[in-house]
Amino acid sequence: MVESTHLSLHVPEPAVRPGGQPDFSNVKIARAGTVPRPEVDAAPEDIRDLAYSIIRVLNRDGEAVGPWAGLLSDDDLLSGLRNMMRLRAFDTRMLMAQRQGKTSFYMQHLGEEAVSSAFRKALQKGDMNFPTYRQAGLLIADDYPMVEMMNQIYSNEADPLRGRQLPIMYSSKDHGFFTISGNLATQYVQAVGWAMASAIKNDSRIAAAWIGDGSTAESDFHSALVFASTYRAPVVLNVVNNQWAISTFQGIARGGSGTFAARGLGFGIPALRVDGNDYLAVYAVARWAAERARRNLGPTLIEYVTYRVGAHSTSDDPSAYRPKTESEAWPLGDPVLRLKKHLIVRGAWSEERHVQAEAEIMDEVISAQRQAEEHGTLHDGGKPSVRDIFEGVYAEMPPHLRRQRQKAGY
Ligand SMILES: Cc1ncc(C[n+]2csc(CCOP(=O)(O)OP(=O)(O)O)c2C)c(N)n1
Ligand SMILES: [Mg+2]
Repeated sequence: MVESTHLSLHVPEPAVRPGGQPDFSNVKIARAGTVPRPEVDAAPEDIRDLAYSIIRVLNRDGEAVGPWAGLLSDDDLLSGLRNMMRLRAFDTRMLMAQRQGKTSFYMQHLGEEAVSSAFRKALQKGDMNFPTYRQAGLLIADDYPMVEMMNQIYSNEADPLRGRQLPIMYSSKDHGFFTISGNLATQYVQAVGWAMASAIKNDSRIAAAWIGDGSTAESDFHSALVFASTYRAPVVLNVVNNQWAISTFQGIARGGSGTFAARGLGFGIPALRVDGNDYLAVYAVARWAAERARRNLGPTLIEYVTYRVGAHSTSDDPSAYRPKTESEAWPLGDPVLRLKKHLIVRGAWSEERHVQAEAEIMDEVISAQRQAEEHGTLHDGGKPSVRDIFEGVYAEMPPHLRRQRQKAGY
Protein backbone atom coordinates (compact mmCIF):
# COMPACT_ATOMS: atom_id res chain seq x y z
CA MET A 1 0.00 0.00 0.00
CA VAL A 2 1.29 3.42 -0.95
CA GLU A 3 0.83 5.87 1.88
CA SER A 4 -1.60 8.58 0.78
CA THR A 5 -1.14 12.24 1.53
CA HIS A 6 -3.25 15.37 1.36
CA LEU A 7 -2.85 16.65 -2.19
CA SER A 8 -2.27 20.31 -2.93
CA LEU A 9 -1.30 22.47 -5.88
CA HIS A 10 1.95 24.30 -6.27
CA VAL A 11 1.45 28.00 -7.00
CA PRO A 12 4.73 29.69 -7.93
CA GLU A 13 5.52 32.96 -6.18
CA PRO A 14 7.90 35.69 -7.38
CA ALA A 15 11.18 35.84 -5.46
CA VAL A 16 10.41 39.33 -4.15
CA ARG A 17 7.37 41.47 -3.47
CA PRO A 18 7.06 45.28 -3.05
CA GLY A 19 9.31 46.52 -0.27
CA GLY A 20 11.74 43.62 -0.78
CA GLN A 21 15.27 43.60 -2.17
CA PRO A 22 15.25 43.03 -5.98
CA ASP A 23 16.91 39.73 -6.85
CA PHE A 24 17.90 38.57 -10.33
CA SER A 25 20.33 35.88 -9.20
CA ASN A 26 18.15 33.39 -11.11
CA VAL A 27 19.03 35.08 -14.45
CA LYS A 28 22.27 33.39 -15.47
CA ILE A 29 24.16 35.63 -17.86
CA ALA A 30 26.88 34.41 -20.21
CA ARG A 31 29.90 36.67 -20.75
CA ALA A 32 29.63 38.72 -23.96
CA GLY A 33 31.23 37.03 -26.94
CA THR A 34 31.35 33.51 -25.47
CA VAL A 35 28.42 31.82 -27.25
CA PRO A 36 29.40 30.24 -30.61
CA ARG A 37 27.76 31.26 -33.90
CA PRO A 38 26.77 28.14 -35.89
CA GLU A 39 26.16 28.06 -39.64
CA VAL A 40 22.50 28.82 -40.44
CA ASP A 41 22.00 25.29 -41.77
CA ALA A 42 23.21 23.68 -38.53
CA ALA A 43 21.11 20.74 -37.38
CA PRO A 44 18.80 21.70 -34.50
CA GLU A 45 20.07 18.82 -32.35
CA ASP A 46 23.65 20.12 -32.65
CA ILE A 47 22.84 23.58 -31.29
CA ARG A 48 20.56 22.79 -28.37
CA ASP A 49 22.87 24.64 -25.97
CA LEU A 50 21.95 27.95 -27.61
CA ALA A 51 18.48 27.69 -26.06
CA TYR A 52 19.98 27.73 -22.57
CA SER A 53 22.65 30.42 -22.79
CA ILE A 54 22.40 34.13 -23.71
CA ILE A 55 23.99 35.43 -26.91
CA ARG A 56 25.62 38.78 -26.16
CA VAL A 57 27.86 41.05 -28.22
CA LEU A 58 28.36 44.21 -26.14
CA ASN A 59 30.58 43.74 -23.11
CA ARG A 60 30.69 45.90 -19.99
CA ASP A 61 33.22 48.25 -21.55
CA GLY A 62 30.95 48.87 -24.53
CA GLU A 63 33.07 46.84 -26.97
CA ALA A 64 31.53 44.48 -29.53
CA VAL A 65 33.09 41.04 -29.09
CA GLY A 66 32.79 37.44 -30.24
CA PRO A 67 31.46 35.59 -33.27
CA TRP A 68 28.11 37.43 -33.46
CA ALA A 69 29.84 40.86 -33.71
CA GLY A 70 30.97 42.79 -36.78
CA LEU A 71 27.80 42.85 -38.88
CA LEU A 72 26.86 46.52 -38.66
CA SER A 73 28.59 49.70 -39.87
CA ASP A 74 28.83 52.97 -37.93
CA ASP A 75 25.95 54.37 -40.00
CA ASP A 76 23.77 51.33 -39.33
CA LEU A 77 24.40 51.64 -35.61
CA LEU A 78 23.81 55.38 -35.57
CA SER A 79 20.46 54.92 -37.27
CA GLY A 80 19.65 52.10 -34.83
CA LEU A 81 20.41 54.38 -31.89
CA ARG A 82 18.29 57.11 -33.43
CA ASN A 83 15.35 54.74 -33.92
CA MET A 84 15.46 53.58 -30.30
CA MET A 85 15.64 57.20 -29.15
CA ARG A 86 12.71 58.11 -31.41
CA LEU A 87 10.63 55.30 -29.93
CA ARG A 88 11.51 56.45 -26.41
CA ALA A 89 10.65 60.08 -27.16
CA PHE A 90 7.41 58.98 -28.85
CA ASP A 91 6.49 57.02 -25.70
CA THR A 92 7.25 59.99 -23.45
CA ARG A 93 4.99 62.33 -25.42
CA MET A 94 2.15 59.84 -25.83
CA LEU A 95 2.17 58.89 -22.14
CA MET A 96 1.84 62.58 -21.38
CA ALA A 97 -0.94 62.92 -23.97
CA GLN A 98 -2.81 60.10 -22.22
CA ARG A 99 -2.44 61.86 -18.86
CA GLN A 100 -3.81 65.01 -20.52
CA GLY A 101 -6.90 63.12 -21.65
CA LYS A 102 -6.04 63.25 -25.36
CA THR A 103 -6.30 59.46 -25.64
CA SER A 104 -7.86 56.84 -23.40
CA PHE A 105 -4.95 54.42 -23.40
CA TYR A 106 -1.25 54.00 -24.13
CA MET A 107 1.41 51.28 -23.86
CA GLN A 108 5.11 52.05 -23.70
CA HIS A 109 8.32 50.15 -24.56
CA LEU A 110 10.76 51.49 -21.96
CA GLY A 111 13.75 49.14 -21.67
CA GLU A 112 12.67 46.98 -24.63
CA GLU A 113 13.49 49.35 -27.51
CA ALA A 114 16.31 47.23 -28.96
CA VAL A 115 14.12 44.21 -29.63
CA SER A 116 11.79 45.60 -32.28
CA SER A 117 14.18 48.29 -33.59
CA ALA A 118 16.99 45.83 -34.35
CA PHE A 119 14.70 43.05 -35.55
CA ARG A 120 13.15 45.28 -38.24
CA LYS A 121 16.60 45.72 -39.75
CA ALA A 122 16.87 41.99 -40.41
CA LEU A 123 13.68 41.91 -42.50
CA GLN A 124 13.14 42.89 -46.12
CA LYS A 125 10.35 44.74 -47.86
CA GLY A 126 7.36 42.42 -48.27
CA ASP A 127 8.08 40.35 -45.15
CA MET A 128 5.25 40.42 -42.61
CA ASN A 129 5.33 40.90 -38.84
CA PHE A 130 2.45 39.74 -36.66
CA PRO A 131 3.22 42.00 -33.72
CA THR A 132 1.81 42.50 -30.25
CA TYR A 133 1.22 45.96 -28.79
CA ARG A 134 4.88 46.12 -27.64
CA GLN A 135 6.56 46.31 -31.07
CA ALA A 136 5.84 49.83 -32.32
CA GLY A 137 9.61 50.00 -32.88
CA LEU A 138 9.04 47.87 -36.01
CA LEU A 139 7.10 50.76 -37.53
CA ILE A 140 9.40 53.50 -36.29
CA ALA A 141 12.51 51.69 -37.55
CA ASP A 142 10.81 51.33 -40.94
CA ASP A 143 10.11 55.09 -41.06
CA TYR A 144 6.34 54.78 -40.83
CA PRO A 145 5.20 58.36 -40.19
CA MET A 146 4.81 59.08 -36.47
CA VAL A 147 1.93 61.41 -37.26
CA GLU A 148 -0.07 58.43 -38.59
CA MET A 149 0.60 56.53 -35.38
CA MET A 150 -0.60 59.52 -33.37
CA ASN A 151 -3.71 59.92 -35.51
CA GLN A 152 -4.50 56.31 -34.67
CA ILE A 153 -3.85 56.87 -30.96
CA TYR A 154 -6.17 59.91 -30.97
CA SER A 155 -8.83 58.15 -33.11
CA ASN A 156 -9.15 61.47 -34.95
CA GLU A 157 -10.49 62.29 -38.40
CA ALA A 158 -7.15 61.31 -40.00
CA ASP A 159 -6.89 57.97 -38.15
CA PRO A 160 -5.86 55.48 -40.86
CA LEU A 161 -7.93 52.81 -39.06
CA ARG A 162 -10.98 55.08 -38.77
CA GLY A 163 -11.44 54.66 -35.01
CA ARG A 164 -12.06 50.93 -35.26
CA GLN A 165 -9.08 49.80 -33.19
CA LEU A 166 -7.98 50.37 -29.60
CA PRO A 167 -5.32 53.14 -29.41
CA ILE A 168 -1.83 51.76 -30.32
CA MET A 169 -3.23 48.80 -32.26
CA TYR A 170 -1.66 50.02 -35.51
CA SER A 171 -1.77 48.36 -38.92
CA SER A 172 0.28 48.92 -42.07
CA LYS A 173 0.53 46.38 -44.87
CA ASP A 174 3.12 48.51 -46.69
CA HIS A 175 5.36 48.48 -43.64
CA GLY A 176 4.98 44.73 -43.03
CA PHE A 177 2.98 45.30 -39.85
CA PHE A 178 -0.13 43.11 -39.66
CA THR A 179 -3.11 44.59 -37.79
CA ILE A 180 -2.52 43.99 -34.09
CA SER A 181 -4.96 41.61 -32.48
CA GLY A 182 -5.79 42.32 -28.84
CA ASN A 183 -6.32 38.60 -28.27
CA LEU A 184 -2.88 37.46 -27.24
CA ALA A 185 -1.07 34.61 -29.02
CA THR A 186 -3.31 34.76 -32.10
CA GLN A 187 -0.26 36.38 -33.73
CA TYR A 188 1.53 33.03 -33.63
CA VAL A 189 -1.01 30.98 -35.56
CA GLN A 190 -1.60 33.85 -37.97
CA ALA A 191 2.10 34.30 -38.70
CA VAL A 192 2.66 30.59 -39.25
CA GLY A 193 -0.40 30.42 -41.53
CA TRP A 194 0.83 33.45 -43.51
CA ALA A 195 4.31 31.90 -43.81
CA MET A 196 2.83 28.59 -44.99
CA ALA A 197 0.81 30.46 -47.61
CA SER A 198 3.94 32.24 -48.79
CA ALA A 199 5.67 28.86 -49.23
CA ILE A 200 2.63 27.31 -50.94
CA LYS A 201 2.74 30.18 -53.46
CA ASN A 202 6.51 29.66 -53.89
CA ASP A 203 6.96 33.27 -52.87
CA SER A 204 10.15 34.56 -51.18
CA ARG A 205 8.57 36.55 -48.34
CA ILE A 206 8.92 35.41 -44.74
CA ALA A 207 6.84 36.07 -41.61
CA ALA A 208 7.70 36.98 -38.02
CA ALA A 209 5.50 35.99 -35.08
CA TRP A 210 5.57 37.92 -31.79
CA ILE A 211 4.51 36.92 -28.30
CA GLY A 212 5.28 37.82 -24.67
CA ASP A 213 6.48 35.43 -21.94
CA GLY A 214 3.06 35.27 -20.29
CA SER A 215 1.21 34.60 -23.52
CA THR A 216 3.29 31.50 -24.30
CA ALA A 217 0.88 29.80 -21.86
CA GLU A 218 -1.85 30.13 -24.50
CA SER A 219 -2.56 27.04 -26.60
CA ASP A 220 -2.17 29.08 -29.82
CA PHE A 221 1.56 29.26 -29.08
CA HIS A 222 1.85 25.47 -29.00
CA SER A 223 -0.36 24.78 -32.04
CA ALA A 224 1.66 27.30 -34.02
CA LEU A 225 4.85 25.43 -33.12
CA VAL A 226 3.36 22.15 -34.35
CA PHE A 227 2.47 23.59 -37.77
CA ALA A 228 5.64 25.66 -38.12
CA SER A 229 7.90 22.68 -37.40
CA THR A 230 5.93 20.01 -39.25
CA TYR A 231 5.80 21.97 -42.51
CA ARG A 232 9.05 23.94 -41.98
CA ALA A 233 7.25 27.23 -42.46
CA PRO A 234 9.43 30.26 -43.29
CA VAL A 235 8.81 32.08 -40.04
CA VAL A 236 10.80 33.61 -37.18
CA LEU A 237 9.08 32.86 -33.86
CA ASN A 238 9.86 35.64 -31.38
CA VAL A 239 9.26 35.39 -27.63
CA VAL A 240 9.87 38.64 -25.76
CA ASN A 241 10.60 37.66 -22.18
CA ASN A 242 10.32 40.94 -20.26
CA GLN A 243 9.86 39.05 -16.97
CA TRP A 244 6.26 40.20 -16.43
CA ALA A 245 2.77 39.68 -17.82
CA ILE A 246 1.02 42.69 -16.30
CA SER A 247 1.23 41.77 -12.58
CA THR A 248 1.97 38.09 -13.16
CA PHE A 249 5.62 37.05 -12.98
CA GLN A 250 7.08 34.79 -15.67
CA GLY A 251 6.99 31.74 -13.36
CA ILE A 252 3.23 31.42 -13.86
CA ALA A 253 3.86 30.68 -17.56
CA ARG A 254 6.52 28.19 -16.35
CA GLY A 255 9.37 30.66 -16.91
CA GLY A 256 12.41 29.69 -14.87
CA SER A 257 11.89 26.00 -15.62
CA GLY A 258 14.22 25.54 -18.55
CA THR A 259 13.89 28.62 -20.76
CA PHE A 260 11.23 29.94 -23.10
CA ALA A 261 13.65 29.32 -25.99
CA ALA A 262 13.85 25.66 -25.02
CA ARG A 263 10.13 25.24 -25.71
CA GLY A 264 11.15 25.05 -29.38
CA LEU A 265 13.45 22.06 -28.84
CA GLY A 266 10.66 19.54 -28.27
CA PHE A 267 9.45 20.38 -31.79
CA GLY A 268 12.94 20.17 -33.29
CA ILE A 269 12.95 23.92 -33.88
CA PRO A 270 16.36 25.59 -33.54
CA ALA A 271 16.10 27.94 -30.59
CA LEU A 272 18.32 30.86 -29.64
CA ARG A 273 18.31 32.97 -26.49
CA VAL A 274 19.62 36.48 -26.79
CA ASP A 275 20.34 39.56 -24.69
CA GLY A 276 17.32 41.67 -25.66
CA ASN A 277 18.97 44.88 -24.46
CA ASP A 278 21.93 44.50 -26.82
CA TYR A 279 21.08 46.04 -30.22
CA LEU A 280 23.98 44.25 -31.95
CA ALA A 281 23.12 40.84 -30.52
CA VAL A 282 19.41 41.17 -31.37
CA TYR A 283 20.24 42.14 -34.95
CA ALA A 284 22.78 39.30 -35.38
CA VAL A 285 20.38 36.66 -34.10
CA ALA A 286 17.39 38.03 -36.04
CA ARG A 287 19.46 38.02 -39.23
CA TRP A 288 20.54 34.43 -38.63
CA ALA A 289 16.94 33.32 -38.16
CA ALA A 290 15.64 35.38 -41.12
CA GLU A 291 18.31 33.86 -43.35
CA ARG A 292 17.27 30.35 -42.30
CA ALA A 293 13.66 31.12 -43.16
CA ARG A 294 14.62 32.74 -46.47
CA ARG A 295 16.76 29.75 -47.44
CA ASN A 296 13.75 27.49 -46.81
CA LEU A 297 15.41 25.87 -43.79
CA GLY A 298 12.31 26.47 -41.67
CA PRO A 299 11.40 28.22 -38.42
CA THR A 300 13.66 29.47 -35.62
CA LEU A 301 12.51 30.34 -32.12
CA ILE A 302 14.20 33.34 -30.46
CA GLU A 303 13.81 34.32 -26.82
CA TYR A 304 14.76 37.94 -26.10
CA VAL A 305 15.76 38.31 -22.46
CA THR A 306 14.75 41.80 -21.40
CA TYR A 307 12.88 43.71 -18.71
CA ARG A 308 9.71 45.81 -18.83
CA VAL A 309 10.91 48.94 -17.05
CA GLY A 310 7.63 50.86 -17.29
CA ALA A 311 4.10 49.98 -16.30
CA HIS A 312 2.33 47.39 -18.46
CA SER A 313 -0.01 50.09 -19.77
CA THR A 314 -1.52 53.35 -18.59
CA SER A 315 -4.05 51.24 -16.66
CA ASP A 316 -1.37 49.54 -14.54
CA ASP A 317 0.61 50.43 -11.38
CA PRO A 318 3.63 48.12 -10.95
CA SER A 319 4.40 49.35 -7.42
CA ALA A 320 1.50 47.14 -6.31
CA TYR A 321 3.33 43.94 -7.26
CA ARG A 322 7.12 44.48 -7.58
CA PRO A 323 9.82 46.46 -5.80
CA LYS A 324 10.10 50.03 -7.11
CA THR A 325 13.87 49.65 -7.64
CA GLU A 326 13.64 46.36 -9.54
CA SER A 327 14.41 47.91 -12.94
CA GLU A 328 17.64 49.44 -11.58
CA ALA A 329 18.76 45.98 -10.47
CA TRP A 330 18.10 44.44 -13.91
CA PRO A 331 21.52 43.03 -14.91
CA LEU A 332 21.33 43.64 -18.69
CA GLY A 333 21.21 47.44 -18.44
CA ASP A 334 19.50 49.94 -20.72
CA PRO A 335 19.54 49.30 -24.50
CA VAL A 336 19.88 52.97 -25.49
CA LEU A 337 22.73 53.68 -23.06
CA ARG A 338 24.56 50.51 -24.07
CA LEU A 339 24.50 51.32 -27.79
CA LYS A 340 25.39 54.95 -27.07
CA LYS A 341 28.43 53.78 -25.08
CA HIS A 342 29.47 51.41 -27.86
CA LEU A 343 29.29 54.17 -30.46
CA ILE A 344 31.40 56.42 -28.25
CA VAL A 345 33.96 53.61 -27.84
CA ARG A 346 33.98 53.22 -31.67
CA GLY A 347 34.72 56.94 -31.98
CA ALA A 348 31.47 57.49 -33.92
CA TRP A 349 29.52 59.38 -31.23
CA SER A 350 29.95 61.70 -28.25
CA GLU A 351 28.05 62.89 -25.17
CA GLU A 352 27.52 66.28 -26.86
CA ARG A 353 26.11 64.77 -30.03
CA HIS A 354 23.84 62.56 -27.96
CA VAL A 355 22.36 65.52 -26.09
CA GLN A 356 21.89 67.34 -29.38
CA ALA A 357 20.23 64.30 -30.98
CA GLU A 358 17.85 63.97 -28.01
CA ALA A 359 16.72 67.55 -28.54
CA GLU A 360 16.33 67.12 -32.32
CA ILE A 361 14.35 63.92 -31.88
CA MET A 362 12.05 65.49 -29.29
CA ASP A 363 11.42 68.37 -31.75
CA GLU A 364 10.58 65.84 -34.46
CA VAL A 365 8.08 64.07 -32.17
CA ILE A 366 6.50 67.31 -30.94
CA SER A 367 6.07 68.57 -34.48
CA ALA A 368 4.36 65.30 -35.51
CA GLN A 369 2.14 65.64 -32.43
CA ARG A 370 1.13 69.20 -33.39
CA GLN A 371 0.25 68.00 -36.86
CA ALA A 372 -1.83 65.10 -35.50
CA GLU A 373 -3.64 67.30 -33.00
CA GLU A 374 -4.81 69.57 -35.81
CA HIS A 375 -6.96 66.58 -36.83
CA GLY A 376 -8.38 66.15 -33.33
CA THR A 377 -7.81 64.20 -30.12
CA LEU A 378 -10.07 61.92 -28.08
CA HIS A 379 -12.51 64.59 -26.95
CA ASP A 380 -11.67 67.51 -29.26
CA GLY A 381 -11.88 68.16 -32.96
CA GLY A 382 -12.46 65.88 -35.91
CA LYS A 383 -13.61 62.26 -35.63
CA PRO A 384 -13.95 59.46 -38.16
CA SER A 385 -17.43 59.25 -39.66
CA VAL A 386 -19.98 56.87 -38.10
CA ARG A 387 -20.28 55.54 -41.64
CA ASP A 388 -16.82 54.00 -41.24
CA ILE A 389 -18.11 51.50 -38.68
CA PHE A 390 -19.90 49.79 -41.53
CA GLU A 391 -17.11 49.90 -44.10
CA GLY A 392 -14.13 47.66 -44.75
CA VAL A 393 -15.48 44.34 -43.45
CA TYR A 394 -17.59 42.94 -46.29
CA ALA A 395 -16.79 43.29 -49.99
CA GLU A 396 -20.55 43.74 -50.40
CA MET A 397 -22.42 45.10 -47.43
CA PRO A 398 -25.19 42.70 -46.29
CA PRO A 399 -28.70 44.19 -46.33
CA HIS A 400 -29.10 44.23 -42.51
CA LEU A 401 -25.97 46.37 -42.16
CA ARG A 402 -27.09 48.68 -44.97
CA ARG A 403 -30.36 49.16 -43.10
CA GLN A 404 -28.54 49.88 -39.83
CA ARG A 405 -26.31 52.41 -41.58
CA GLN A 406 -29.32 54.18 -43.08
CA LYS A 407 -31.04 54.19 -39.69
CA ALA A 408 -27.96 55.83 -38.20
CA GLY A 409 -28.29 58.51 -40.86
CA TYR A 410 -25.20 57.65 -42.93
C1 LIG B 1 -6.21 35.86 -24.86
C2 LIG B 1 -5.96 37.01 -23.92
N1 LIG B 1 -5.90 36.80 -22.59
C3 LIG B 1 -5.69 37.83 -21.74
C4 LIG B 1 -5.53 39.12 -22.23
C5 LIG B 1 -5.31 40.27 -21.26
N2 LIG B 1 -3.90 40.69 -21.27
C6 LIG B 1 -3.48 41.72 -22.04
S1 LIG B 1 -1.82 41.95 -21.94
C7 LIG B 1 -1.63 40.66 -20.87
C8 LIG B 1 -0.26 40.27 -20.37
C9 LIG B 1 0.62 39.70 -21.44
O1 LIG B 1 1.91 39.49 -20.95
P1 LIG B 1 3.08 39.01 -21.87
O2 LIG B 1 2.60 37.96 -22.81
O3 LIG B 1 4.23 38.66 -21.02
O4 LIG B 1 3.39 40.31 -22.76
P2 LIG B 1 3.96 41.73 -22.29
O5 LIG B 1 2.78 42.61 -22.01
O6 LIG B 1 4.81 41.52 -21.09
O7 LIG B 1 4.74 42.24 -23.47
C10 LIG B 1 -2.86 40.07 -20.58
C11 LIG B 1 -3.06 38.94 -19.66
C12 LIG B 1 -5.62 39.30 -23.64
N3 LIG B 1 -5.46 40.49 -24.20
N4 LIG B 1 -5.82 38.25 -24.46
MG1 LIG C 1 5.86 39.85 -20.55
